[in-house]
Amino acid sequence: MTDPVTSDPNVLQALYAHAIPGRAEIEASPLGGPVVRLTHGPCQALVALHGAHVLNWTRDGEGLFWLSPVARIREGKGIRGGIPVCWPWFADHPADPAKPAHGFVRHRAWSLAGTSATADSVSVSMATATTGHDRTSFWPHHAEARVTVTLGAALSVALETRNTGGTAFSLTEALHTYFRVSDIANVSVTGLENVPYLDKLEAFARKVQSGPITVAEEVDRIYLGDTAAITLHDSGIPRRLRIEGSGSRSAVVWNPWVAKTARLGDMGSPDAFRQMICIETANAGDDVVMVPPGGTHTLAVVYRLDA
Ligand code: TA6
Repeated sequence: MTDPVTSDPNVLQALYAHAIPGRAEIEASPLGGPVVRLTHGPCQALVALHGAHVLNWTRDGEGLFWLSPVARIREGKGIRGGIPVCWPWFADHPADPAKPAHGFVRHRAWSLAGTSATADSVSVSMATATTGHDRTSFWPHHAEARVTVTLGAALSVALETRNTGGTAFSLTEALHTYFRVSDIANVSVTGLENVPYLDKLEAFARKVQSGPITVAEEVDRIYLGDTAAITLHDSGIPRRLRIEGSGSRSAVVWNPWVAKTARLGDMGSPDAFRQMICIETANAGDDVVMVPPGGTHTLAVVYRLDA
């Protein structure tokens, strides 16, 4: 099917105006839409305008994120893998489960707001705003969201919300990152020891994390409190990945395991759950953010590789 964006020369021309040769290149992705390829030394980040979605982050060609082999960029659909942006609610809508899970902006094209580069990093910013249709169908507020992805020695992602209306609103959200792992059996996650969590698989029962997290069955948890410094260890890959959240008092850890992988239908293979874990920087569960008229809130994360 012809992609309406990449087949329109005027739209492409406007996007190319933001290119920075060798640092921020605009490409038509084989997945089906325009992407921005950021390059900084041996590192690259591939960012789709659809959903302001980071598809991958690589160092020396090695991918740090997991992206489903059957992922495609299609209007009205989310992308399985990378970093989906969940906004302005996380998971199911609190009052109406018929509304799209994880909000309504991961399913559509954002505008390219700008690119910039220095000797230390290169960035792309994308923006979207609630439309009249959004306010009627999904969420009654006037708001803008901006995602800025910055690639340097680390990868940073910031999701800024601006209340452009006359009344305060509450917000939940997440940067729903899928990390690629050698095998889920080799993985442990530290930094959440003794942190309380809501166990979604047991009707959101409140529990407390004991020791590092390991995964040997479906896991779906919202950790609440001190979630700002998390480390992903993978004994099959000789490195550690640090996850530093800000503007956040919650983090989600998710692996769908066997049955949910089959139900999702877009993971690419029945055992794809073995190659991924989601560790999500969030405002979720009890961690609800209020944004006053004219106010802003920024949820952000920095990913750093040790070694
Ligand atoms: O973040 C965990 C979660 O909310 C899970 O409950 C799981 O369903 C997952 O997100 C994926 O959601 P999606 O709507 O992308 O299928």
